[in-house]
Amino acid sequence: MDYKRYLITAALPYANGPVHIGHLAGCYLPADIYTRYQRAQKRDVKFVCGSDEHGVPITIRAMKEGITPQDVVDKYHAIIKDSFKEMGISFDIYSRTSNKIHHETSQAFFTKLFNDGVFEERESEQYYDESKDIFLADRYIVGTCPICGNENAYGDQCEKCGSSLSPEQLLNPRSALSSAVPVKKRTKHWYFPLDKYEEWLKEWIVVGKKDEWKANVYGQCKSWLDSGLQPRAMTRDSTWGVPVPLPDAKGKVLYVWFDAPIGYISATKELTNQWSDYWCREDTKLVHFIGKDNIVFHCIIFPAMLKAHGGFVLPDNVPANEFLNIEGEKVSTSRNWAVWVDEYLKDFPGQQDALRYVLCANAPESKDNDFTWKDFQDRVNNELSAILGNFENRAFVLMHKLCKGRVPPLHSDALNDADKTLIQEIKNARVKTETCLENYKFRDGLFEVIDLARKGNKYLQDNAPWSLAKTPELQIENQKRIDICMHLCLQLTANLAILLNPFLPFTANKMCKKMKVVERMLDWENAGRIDLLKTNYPLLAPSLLFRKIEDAEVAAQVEKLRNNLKQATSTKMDTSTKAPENTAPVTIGTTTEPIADQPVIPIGKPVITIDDFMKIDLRVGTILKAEKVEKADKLIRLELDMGTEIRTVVSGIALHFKPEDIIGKQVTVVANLAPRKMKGIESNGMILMAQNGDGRLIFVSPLETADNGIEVR
Ligand code: B3M
Ligand code: ZN
Repeated sequence: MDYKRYLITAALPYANGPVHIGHLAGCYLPADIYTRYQRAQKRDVKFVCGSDEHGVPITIRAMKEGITPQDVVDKYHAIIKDSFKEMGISFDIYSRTSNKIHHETSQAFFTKLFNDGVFEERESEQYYDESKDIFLADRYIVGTCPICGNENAYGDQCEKCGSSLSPEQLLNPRSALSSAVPVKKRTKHWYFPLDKYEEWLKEWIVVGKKDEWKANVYGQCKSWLDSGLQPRAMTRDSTWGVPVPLPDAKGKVLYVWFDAPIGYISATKELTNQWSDYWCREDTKLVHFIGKDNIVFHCIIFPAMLKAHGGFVLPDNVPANEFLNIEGEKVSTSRNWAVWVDEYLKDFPGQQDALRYVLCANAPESKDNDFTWKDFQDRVNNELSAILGNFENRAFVLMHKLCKGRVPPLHSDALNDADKTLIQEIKNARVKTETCLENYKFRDGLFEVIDLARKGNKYLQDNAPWSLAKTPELQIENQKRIDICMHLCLQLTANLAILLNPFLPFTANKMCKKMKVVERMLDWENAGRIDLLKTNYPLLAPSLLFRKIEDAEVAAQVEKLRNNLKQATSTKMDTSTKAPENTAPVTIGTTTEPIADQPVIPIGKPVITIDDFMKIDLRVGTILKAEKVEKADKLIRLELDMGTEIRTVVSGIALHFKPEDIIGKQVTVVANLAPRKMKGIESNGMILMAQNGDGRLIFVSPLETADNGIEVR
């Protein structure tokens, strides 16, 4: 299909708390990268989002803080909106569901379904908390999950096993507001007959989307469809929400998962009078970015609602991400085990792209991933700074030193094979990055860009223009080589800015300023060109694009996490106002899992004695066999000849070396390291590596061939 328009949505966060980095990694950052890329392709794009201001999470938060729901949403809407803006999440509109236009739009939607006879009206007995005078739907009620036995499952979902539940299914139900045992009371609601859409959904998803949607998304949909769909109530007894637009519905509001996705439509309406072009024309590509806990709502319930209403496009894709854990533990907002975006921005001013880089490089695209502050430091210092920043800086420094601060000529008649290869690599990088972005593979896309910088570093190293400048007798010939090398390095830098722009927009802009080019250069059509910077054009002086993250900063953040946790667990909330675990801020990436032990992260290296050092048994070994570990992009399984034995060691070097290239190498092995299982393989020891300034790993090997097994001291 040749799409004319792109409508990109990101899940509406509940306005009951700030956003954390799990939200960014799971949904907002990939959505922003995708949007920025489409804009750079000059496609007609709208990127919409807003605060989800209804539902139980808001009312529970209000009770907990002793303020009104309106106060809650006003406070957090502002904080969330600001965090997104600061992080460069470039929505065309960030709306909110308490807006009039949203109330009208969702009521009109409901009325149309009602008038078309879509709903089933049902009276039933529902759980009721007499002490609080309130019906207990969704997260107002907790109990034991009938499927996995989790004692803190909610009335709508068990977060431990992921099952969708109704309050009736809970064993030992209790009110989340008072812990009271609920009674049953009659009430009337309007049900959407999901069962009647089952066949259509199967056709649409199982037949139509199997190969297009991510495996995690398709898998969840398939299991929902296989277990059979039931009618679902689309109204609730509550005073907070969009009132049900029927005369006999006093005290009833729309179910939050009915009104929230319609929020995408209302936000588009608020943004543009042409909203129906985006929502109602078949040649629009609608893409929903969400976290994995929202899959059923976006892939099954909302599409069925749109289908029942008629006249709307359906999502082309729903690239949901998994969860991002923090320091080995699931995010828990109630325990304050999270890295809050507003706090990051205060603690690391101007470092938005460092976080964007790490969250994209480590995005939970196909499985849950872990964010650690040590890894944050390593990735910023050893990848972003050491590979990308280093290349850009060297190109600028050398151009000023060897080419008088101006872009030197290319001398295209004098190109050698390495120059031609580099030119081809620049062209290839565009195609490779583009393919990744079109297919929602943002991590791989980013690695392609870093890989181009790595190639630039190698090219610069191989040409060593600084040493050519030292031989004056060959000056003319050498200056030609210097010119070519520096010309290509600068064109490569300009290409890096274009390719990086969707991922790291702040950096791309800084690069444009230094190259004194207009932002239009960042248009995607310019990627792959090597005439972006004109010969003889003067560029600004060198300055570093990234700063290093210090050990002390990492230590302070880890300390902060621990302190937050201590405080959250020591200030026990009064039971009458206690939010059920993890209803709190937002459900993308949150959990009730207890935190067993505080994670221990080694930071910095204190002085050791010679005795300490002598405890390490360092020995020489030779790599006999090397093979990539399945499903682990960084790991290689090595078999080492240690003189008296053959050892298996698993080493995290797969991004740097091909297994076949390292066979026969002698290495230094930490031979008495406690065995450790990695991806099911027991590793007995560790090989020593050093990391170069350009990010390359180097084996720490004896300079002469040594006997295998001899000690290193
Ligand atoms: N507010 C849940 C969440 O933040 C919900 C998303 C609505 S998207 C229409 O996980
Ligand atoms: Zn369960």
